[in-house]
Formats: sequence, C-alpha cells, structure tokens
Amino acid sequence: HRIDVFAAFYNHSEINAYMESLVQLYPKRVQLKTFGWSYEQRALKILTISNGDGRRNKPVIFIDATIHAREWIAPSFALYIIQQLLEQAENADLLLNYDWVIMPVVNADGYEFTHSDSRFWRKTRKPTPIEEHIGTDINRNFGYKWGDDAGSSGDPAEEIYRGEQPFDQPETQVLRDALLHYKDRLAFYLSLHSYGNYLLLPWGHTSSFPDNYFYMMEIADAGAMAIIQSTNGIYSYGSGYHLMYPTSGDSNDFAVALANATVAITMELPAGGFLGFDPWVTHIEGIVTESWVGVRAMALEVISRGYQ
Ligand code: 0X9
Ligand code: ZN
Repeated sequence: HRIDVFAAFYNHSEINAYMESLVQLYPKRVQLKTFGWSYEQRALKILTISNGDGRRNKPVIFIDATIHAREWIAPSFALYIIQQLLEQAENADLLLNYDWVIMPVVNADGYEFTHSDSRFWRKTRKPTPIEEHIGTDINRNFGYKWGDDAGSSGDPAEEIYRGEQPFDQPETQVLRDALLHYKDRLAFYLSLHSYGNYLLLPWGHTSSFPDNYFYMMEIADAGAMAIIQSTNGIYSYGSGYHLMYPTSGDSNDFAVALANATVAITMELPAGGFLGFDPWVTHIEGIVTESWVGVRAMALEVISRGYQ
C-alpha cells in the first residue's frame, strides 16, 4: 500500500509497514534492515535506495529524521524523499553514482508517545536516575565532545539532558552504528529536524569551523538559494553554534568528526501549527515540496563536485 504523505501524519508502525511494502514493490532497488531496537523494543529500520544497477559500495547520502519526537514534519519529509527517489524518473540523476540511506524514525519510542500521550515530547522514553524524569536528548548523547555544559545538560529534568554516559540510549547506538557502517563512503549526512528554516553546519560544540567548512557552505548555499528562489521566503545557513546555539554531543558533529562525513547538515524545516512543531495536515504538502527543492539542489551540488 502506498502512503499519501500529504494526507496525514503516520505513526511508527505505519511507517515501518510502508517500508516493508516498498521491499516487495522494488525488490531490486530497496533494502530494509533492522539496525537495532529502541528502549521499548521497537524495530529501528533503515532503508537503502539504489537504482538497481548492481554496482556495490557507491558513496552514500544518509538522511535521518525524528531524533526529536515532536518534530512531525521531519518523518513526513523523509517519506516524501523516499517517494521522490523511487517514483519520479526525473530524480534518476540522484541515484546514478550514489546510494541513499534513509532512517525516517530514530526516536521511535518518543515518536509513539507524541501520538498516544503527549504531543510535544522531545526526548527518548528510557528512565533516568531520577524517577520522575524520563528521557534523554539523543542529539546530546553522541560520544564526540559529549558532556560540555555549554551545549547540553546533566540534569534529567532538562529537555537537553545528555544522558549519564555517551551512547547510553539504544537509539543513539543504532544511529552511531549505521553512520559508522558507511564511514568510508559518507558523502553527505543530512539530519531532518524542525523548526527554523536553517541549514546548520558543524561545529555545534565550538565556535571554530571544521577544515572543509567552506565546501559545506557551498553545498548549503545551493540548497538555501533553491528554496529561496521557489518560495520567496528565507533560509539561513552557517554553523549551528553561531546560527542557533551551542550543542555538544549532537549527531551532526559526530558524523563529521568520527564517521568521516564530507558534508553534514542539520536541516531545521519550516515551523507550523501552534508551537512550530505541529503544522496542520494541510501544510504538509507545501513544506515537503519546498524542502525537496532544497535537498535535491544540495544533493546535485554534492554529486557534481564528485565525492571527496
Ligand atoms: O537542539 C537541537 O538538537 C537542534 N535544534 S532542535 O530545535 N531541532 O532541537 C539543533 C542541532 C544543532 N546542531 C548544531 N548546532 N550543530
Ligand atoms: Zn530537533
């Protein structure tokens, strides 16, 4: 069964079922792997899309979504990207020499909790040492520069609680292992979040820049310009530290420092709804189609430069 991305927000099991159906529909082009399990034992699945030409070990464009449970437009956009790659012949250029690896739901327990219980939950659902506080921020739990008080918190009451140890959340471990799996061919890491209309580059943990920062800025520039041209809106890009706020232990810094990603971008999709994280269903189509213009432009820019 095909999912109509514009018609609703889908929960974790619906998304997993949809990805299973894609394996049946496109057996030569799609692979689905359960990379591990969440704290509450939900299967964390990662989809690989190729053009089916049989060439192995192409460089990879890796996209994740739903590190933060309440940012519902992110998994919807991941599903839209999957459909663009599989169903639209005009996107064949994106798959000629690259494989796409997509993980629509990282924080499966938190995401489920936002559907069943508490719409604006952000963190995981694993208990902390303090009984009344549940959950850790996956985007502060990665083991590169983990634990800096400027960009994370050691207090389980906080929304940016980093956990007791780096990688003490099973969901963080799964994303770490997936990124490390593609370490030798990670051309582009894109992490989908909301909100703010930002393309955030490393570093999050310090005000300085990685060696190839200006290369990353050119990729981000291509994406921002494409979106700005088609929407007459605004999209900003620069280091996460400067543009948003310091973050330590996030997936973006990890991808560059320890998984050899040539480019890593955290994309803060547009706001919607009452609190920014909750766009109406009627806004999904506009947000994901305008965002796709940007992601396609960034991917084409990465591809035209050649994997380095
Ligand atoms: O705080 C976060 O984890 C991200 N923002 S969100 O509103 N989606 O929670 C920002 C991550 C920023 N990354 C860097 N500063 N590198
Ligand atoms: Zn987020």
